[in-house]
Amino acid sequence: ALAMKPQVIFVLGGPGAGKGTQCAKIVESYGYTHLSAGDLLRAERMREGSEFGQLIDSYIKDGKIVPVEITINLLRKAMEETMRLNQDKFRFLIDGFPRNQDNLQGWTSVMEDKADVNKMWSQSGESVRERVDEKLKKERVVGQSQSQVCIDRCLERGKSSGRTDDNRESLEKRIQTYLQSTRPIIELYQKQGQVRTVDASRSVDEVFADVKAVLEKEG
Ligand code: UP5
Ligand code: MG
Repeated sequence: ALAMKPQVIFVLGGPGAGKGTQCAKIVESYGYTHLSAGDLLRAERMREGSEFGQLIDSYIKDGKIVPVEITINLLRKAMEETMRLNQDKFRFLIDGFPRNQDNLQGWTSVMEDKADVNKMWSQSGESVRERVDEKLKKERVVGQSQSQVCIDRCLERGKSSGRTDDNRESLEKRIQTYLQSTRPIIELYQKQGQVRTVDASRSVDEVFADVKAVLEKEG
């Protein structure tokens, strides 16, 4: 039989929004393969003989976005390997990518005719809160307390994750990068009506109920 073209959903959201957690739950119930760009980069950093180990290390600690040539190769290889082992596994959740213009251009030039991007999910308590804030005219205060939820999640995880960026200093940089570079990418897809937003500040199960509703309605 003819192999299917990979079908992709990009999953984006701020640090600690719960992208990885929700993707794992989707994999349990639906036939998707979860590829976290951050996990792939962390694995590449540890791989013996990797020429990019140090570079990845310093970018991650600084919350900066690794040059796309590196990330896109890891994603492409992971997708090809998955489909080589089982050609029915053509549906992918790509978590934490594309994070900026460079990522998006890299995806377009390498993957555009190799895979279809169906939609994007933005997992962010922020955007929902901000809409509420506009009404309350308290943007700043509530906005800050919102990203505090995600900071607290990452700091809590930092006690055992071994991640070099789950500390206050790196987290501040990760959030800055998200607001400056990643949000504009989400907005770009939003203009094309491609984004489904989920309020990620609630419990894991409440968030997943919304995620499931979108999946079942739109496939
Ligand atoms: N948790 C999750 N959901 C919860 C909920 N609803 N209620 C309470 N707790 C919840 O969750 C984070 C923590 O919160 C966990 O302990 C979880 O149990 C709990 P997780 O599901 O891991 O959230 P996630 O959104 O995946 O957070 P993560 O920290 O992975 O997000 P980042 O976007 O910061 O990290 P990522 O791994 O994607 O990227 C790391 C770095 O890699 C980047 O900063 C960048 O330097 C680099 N990178 C690139 O350069 N290019 C890329 O393409 C990708 C990454
Ligand atoms: Mg993650």
